[in-house]
Amino acid sequence: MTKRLWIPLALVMAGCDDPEIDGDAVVRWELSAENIGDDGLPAEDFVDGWAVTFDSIILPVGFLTLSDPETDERRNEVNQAWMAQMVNSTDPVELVTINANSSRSDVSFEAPPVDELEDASLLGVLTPAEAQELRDDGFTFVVEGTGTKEGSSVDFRIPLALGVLMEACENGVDGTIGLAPESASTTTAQVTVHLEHLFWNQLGTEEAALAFQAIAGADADEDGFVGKAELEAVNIADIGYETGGLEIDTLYDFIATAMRSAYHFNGDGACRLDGVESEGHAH
Ligand SMILES: [Ca+2]
Repeated sequence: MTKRLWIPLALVMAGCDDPEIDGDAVVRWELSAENIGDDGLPAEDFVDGWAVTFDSIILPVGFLTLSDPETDERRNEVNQAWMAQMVNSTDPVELVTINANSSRSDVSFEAPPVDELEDASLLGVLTPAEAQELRDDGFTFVVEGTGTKEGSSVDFRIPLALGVLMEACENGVDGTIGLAPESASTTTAQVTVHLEHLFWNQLGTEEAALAFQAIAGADADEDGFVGKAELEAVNIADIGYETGGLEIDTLYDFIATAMRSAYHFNGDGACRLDGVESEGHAH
């Protein structure tokens, strides 16, 4: 993909100078993991009796765009990326507030690949060193936590290198396509990340059940911790997960694929997905 120009935020905010933008509406972009960072996922949500709590959830987001549905012309483009810690932090967290045209716009945004996160703004209790370490390892996203069931527990750390463009998003608030910012008012545009996808046991449906036993069972050396290597060592054919016709070999690949569709708009709104290739990094 083409390298984006980094436009100072002051210019992004100066929508009133653009004749296409009346500046009459205000759009507040925010990021949410639906409080799962602090609440965890209870056993009732899982088919196999496990419950999950989180110690760290670092999410990437950026390149927030409102465009004309007819011409695809970009009305408001925030050429900025963020990395956010969603545990022990505010949820939802505000990304940016902009002036906007009150006409209905198409909505797109990214889970940016690693090379687009070099200058990412950090949100929540995320330190520059933590963000840099993640990027140095080639990852954009990491979840750390603990699964518990009947007195036993397994810690996990799942790092991912997401690079996904969400386009033509449905609005989870009213089921329409895109966003119609209210004139003389503030309208919320929320990137809502469904972390439940981490524990899906089925692809190709948003109604997948949640399971943790396969992740717990990936602890081959029985040290109470499961990371990327042990997830990669689990053959998907051995655990009965439904891949929805996709060619997926390992549990790690299954989780990475499930998370590609985790970004939604204003709650449950689905988006059209496209890959964003990272420059100069092999994945
Ligand atoms: Ca282990």
